Amino acid sequence: MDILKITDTAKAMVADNKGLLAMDESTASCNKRFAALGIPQTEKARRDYRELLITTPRLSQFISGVILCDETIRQTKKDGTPFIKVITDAGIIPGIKVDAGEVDFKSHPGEKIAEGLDGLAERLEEYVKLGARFAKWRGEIIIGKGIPSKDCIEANAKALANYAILCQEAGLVPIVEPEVMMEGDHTIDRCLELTTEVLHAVFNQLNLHHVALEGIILKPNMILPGLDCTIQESIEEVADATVNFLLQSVPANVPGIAFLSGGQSYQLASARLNAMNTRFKGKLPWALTFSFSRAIQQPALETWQGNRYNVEEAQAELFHRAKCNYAARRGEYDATMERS
Ligand code: 5MM
Repeated sequence: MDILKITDTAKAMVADNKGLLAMDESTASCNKRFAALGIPQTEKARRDYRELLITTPRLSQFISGVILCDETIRQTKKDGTPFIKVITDAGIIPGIKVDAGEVDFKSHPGEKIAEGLDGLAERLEEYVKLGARFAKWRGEIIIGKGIPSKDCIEANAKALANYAILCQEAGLVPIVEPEVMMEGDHTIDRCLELTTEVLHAVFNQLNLHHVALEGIILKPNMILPGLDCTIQESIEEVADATVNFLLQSVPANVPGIAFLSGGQSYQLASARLNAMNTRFKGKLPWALTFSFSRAIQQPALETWQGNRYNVEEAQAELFHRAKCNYAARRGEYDATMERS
């Protein structure tokens, strides 16, 4: 294992106050988002949209890496240039989502486990040849009546650790993404309690599998009340709860923490990240940045609408959200940055 190379990549992924653009929606998720806007759910439309994202002028000012999916890593621009070349030529690091999605967790109704470990070593080898330098695996933890179970937390933690060590052996930085979901009416305290338990299980398994923590990026949820909870804490309360929890749960040798957005509005996701970086300035052992999908892409997608005449305007929207989150990473985001 070339740990120096892996560590260098991990550091580059969170360097210069930049963050990650998650554009690794599976075909099913991408189609779902297209359907909601009346965009055709075809391979051509998905390709056109992804070309729009990666050809956004000057995106690398704010974005250090993009997460692709199996379909996208093999695609080319209309002129035949491979997406991977477009991304690397722009000075952006390409990565690949390698979990094969969530399936029902046997004999635990309502719970999920990510699959994709079978044949993973061979797939990683191919992705390295295609040009990927990091990978991503998401384990989903659902909060509900009587769930999550300890079994589900443990099984997802083990899968994340198995994946992470295979990535490092292949020379890739693993993004480790245990996502405690926002759906539900649970309180912020319940989210904190469960996310603590989940990260404890994840780091325990990473250690048992001898994963080098200086060569991973953690992609967690923020500590938030459920979307349907009647009490919604302030931006500052969320920032304090999230960072105080991370300081207790994440070893200092992890180079970066890049949040998922999880269904927050894009303004709140930026404001909360900003509050964390403002209130804990100079006190954090790791970089605290973003790896958003919906909270960075949604305005661009809504502007594009599948219409080629909207491409430039949609790219301006993506550029703007990337800029807002870059500012949030430095604690310099302000609501006045938002367009009316
Ligand atoms: C882009 O969505 C990613 C893959 O999801 P599916 O496999 O379900 O299509 C997802 O893992 C994403 O990278 C993270 O959840 C962050 O996305 P959000 O929207 O939460 O920022």
